[in-house]
Amino acid sequence: MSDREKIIKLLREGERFNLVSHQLPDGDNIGSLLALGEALERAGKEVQLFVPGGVPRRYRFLKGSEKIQPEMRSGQDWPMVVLDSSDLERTANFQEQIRQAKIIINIDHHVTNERFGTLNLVDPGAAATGEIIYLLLKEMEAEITRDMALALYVAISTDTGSFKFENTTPRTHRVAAELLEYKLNPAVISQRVFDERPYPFFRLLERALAGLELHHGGKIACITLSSAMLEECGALPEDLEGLINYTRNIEGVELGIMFFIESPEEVKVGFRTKTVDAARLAGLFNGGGHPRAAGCRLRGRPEEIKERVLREAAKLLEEGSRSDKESDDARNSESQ
Ligand SMILES: [Mn+2]
Repeated sequence: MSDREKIIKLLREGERFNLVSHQLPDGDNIGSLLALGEALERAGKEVQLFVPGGVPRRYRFLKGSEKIQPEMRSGQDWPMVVLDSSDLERTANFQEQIRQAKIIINIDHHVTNERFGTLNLVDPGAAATGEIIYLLLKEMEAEITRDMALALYVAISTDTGSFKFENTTPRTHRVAAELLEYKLNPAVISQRVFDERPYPFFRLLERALAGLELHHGGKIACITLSSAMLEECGALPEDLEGLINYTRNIEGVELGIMFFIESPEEVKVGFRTKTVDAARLAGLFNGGGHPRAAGCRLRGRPEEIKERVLREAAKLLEEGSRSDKESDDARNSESQ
């Protein structure tokens, strides 16, 4: 019997389950947890739902999200179903309790999944854990309610960035299409999950764009914000999220930078790039990240920090365009 078949058998026959997922929760882990949780409850099982830190504001409209707990106070010996987590470290405060469980069912779609479960259902071809859960519930012939369909649609649409990322497959669209049959309204969902932000975010955006600067012949764009501006706009640090993307999205800009002046001598710097290595740039200032998104934190006078960062950024762009030209030259000489 395959792990998938064993998991189905266990979910059918078991009487109680803990469903657990990762920290910094997103639409996929919350949605997957709620859909599988409701299916098991409807089958008469006792179910507890856990996410480290609790549910972010923007997913609290999902039915059942109020049942998700940030701590496990009972049922520590129940079978653990771990969703959307490539390793147990990601389950933060739950990892010790999970490690001690007799049965761990690991359901995930990350290619880097460590197969930490007693039983593992890992499908890197799935765009989201929600896609795996939907197919699993269908195979189990579980009744799918509108609330479950909504939770799964949110799971899949968030992990695919509204069906825009490379992980979106024909199967993803087929699953999404079947979910829409439950009379979901995609416009309302995307409005709620992607577009809507609290009013202070827009006041901050106004301040950010008012101070937008272009450098290096329009290839570098930067915005500057400060703790004082947050206060003036009635905004929280979480409202800064996403502002930096406006810099990178400007036509012709290769590198977007956000300076956030936390205090008169401390500046947080974010980088977003289209082609150059953001992690390398952040690394010059002891920061880190990914090739297209990185950041660092610097101490000193904000004006001086800004100058230094812009100088290094310009150098990196120069190098980038030189090496592009060199490889073009190399290609040209090869073809000759
Ligand atoms: Mn996911």
